[in-house]
Amino acid sequence: MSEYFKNIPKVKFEGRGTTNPFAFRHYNPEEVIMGKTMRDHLRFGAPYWHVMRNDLSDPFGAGTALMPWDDGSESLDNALNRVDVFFEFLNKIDIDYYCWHDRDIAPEGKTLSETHDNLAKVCDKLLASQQEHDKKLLWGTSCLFINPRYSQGAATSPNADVFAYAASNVKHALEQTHRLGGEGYTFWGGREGYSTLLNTDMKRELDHLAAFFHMAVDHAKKIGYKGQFYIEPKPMEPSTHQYDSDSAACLNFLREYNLLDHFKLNLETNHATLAGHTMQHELDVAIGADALGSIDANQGDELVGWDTDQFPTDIYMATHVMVRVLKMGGFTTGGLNFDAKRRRESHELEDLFHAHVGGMDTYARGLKIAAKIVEDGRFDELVGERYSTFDSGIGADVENGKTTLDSLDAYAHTIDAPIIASGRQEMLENLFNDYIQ
Ligand code: XUL
Ligand code: CO
Repeated sequence: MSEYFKNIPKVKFEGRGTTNPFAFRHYNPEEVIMGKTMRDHLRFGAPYWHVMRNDLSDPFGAGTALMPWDDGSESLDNALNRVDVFFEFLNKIDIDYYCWHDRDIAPEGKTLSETHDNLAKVCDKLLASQQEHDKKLLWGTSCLFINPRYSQGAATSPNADVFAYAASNVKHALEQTHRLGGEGYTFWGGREGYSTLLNTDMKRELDHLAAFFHMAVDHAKKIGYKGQFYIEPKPMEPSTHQYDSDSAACLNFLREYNLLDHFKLNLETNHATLAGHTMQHELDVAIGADALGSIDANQGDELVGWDTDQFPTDIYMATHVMVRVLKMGGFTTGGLNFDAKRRRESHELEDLFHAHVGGMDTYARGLKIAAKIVEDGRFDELVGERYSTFDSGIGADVENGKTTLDSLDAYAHTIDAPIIASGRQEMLENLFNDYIQ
């Protein structure tokens, strides 16, 4: 079999002092932290769309990425050939999971049947490659946003035939995800929203979206697929407003339409920023509803307002994320999928490796720091103290539903005017910094 990344060795852990750019300084896959290997904590995934299909073009310029294996065609042969390249990449970078959209892996055919046939053929090869290389599918999804037929939405299109086409795509993507043992299935509604409300019946579109999700849940039951469904929130881009705008909006939608038992959230760092939230906020909202499923790990640029999908290098962010993942007991079906692309200037093959090495080391470091924070328990203690007036007496009565406005009014008249203690933000920030090393 040909080797596509000839000058790149298999990336291994060499530790902090190494000068080798193709080595991990922090990600030591078999190192045990809080009773589990780093590999099992982090469950890294690589996205087929960025690794294999992103030519690094932007709205102002053509693609720059070198892909010597790719003949540039939308042929099935080219698609099948990419599979070998991708698995060589996964092996060399030591990533266990991957994710795809149907259209990343297989081209559309001249007819819908040919499209589904193409998908099945590529999935035959993916299945064989997964088995040969011991790799797993974290989640699959259907690309319901590139083809012009989806320009006005897929499940929220004003056209019922488009809705039917989208359903057909999802049925086949779901069946192939099932066949490949995919641990999850994601819906990211890039065009499930609107450009203007002047032409939009929002309530009708939301009803359609919910009906679509219910059909997916029913179909999963029918075919015996037990993987986890995810919704991936994002507020805008490409639509002006997307219905799955943030964690809270998604949870409200899932509750309203009786879908919360079947869905969790796949949260992406850069999408949180676009929604005007921190990733910590999005995670806390999801975890509070027991609905954090998986993470698309990347980061945005503070000065650019787009979804720049950069590789995560922010150790603070990775630490905040991993504290939450550890405290919720770790991922079950989910993982850390690098939904990230190189900069347009980083077009050489080796850049693909530098980018992933950086992302993996950032999260490995975040995990090690987070483990210290969680094991020390200082933050839990300090936050617990802040709410300690609710542990007993009148506070406990409030939490146990034993009070009324009358009873609290009577109580308030018996006490001195309350003096609130400091929130100690700066002290806590200093404490957090103490762990970062
Ligand atoms: C787009 C995005 C998608 C989803 C999968 O911003 O994040 O790639 O992750 O459709
Ligand atoms: Co994503």
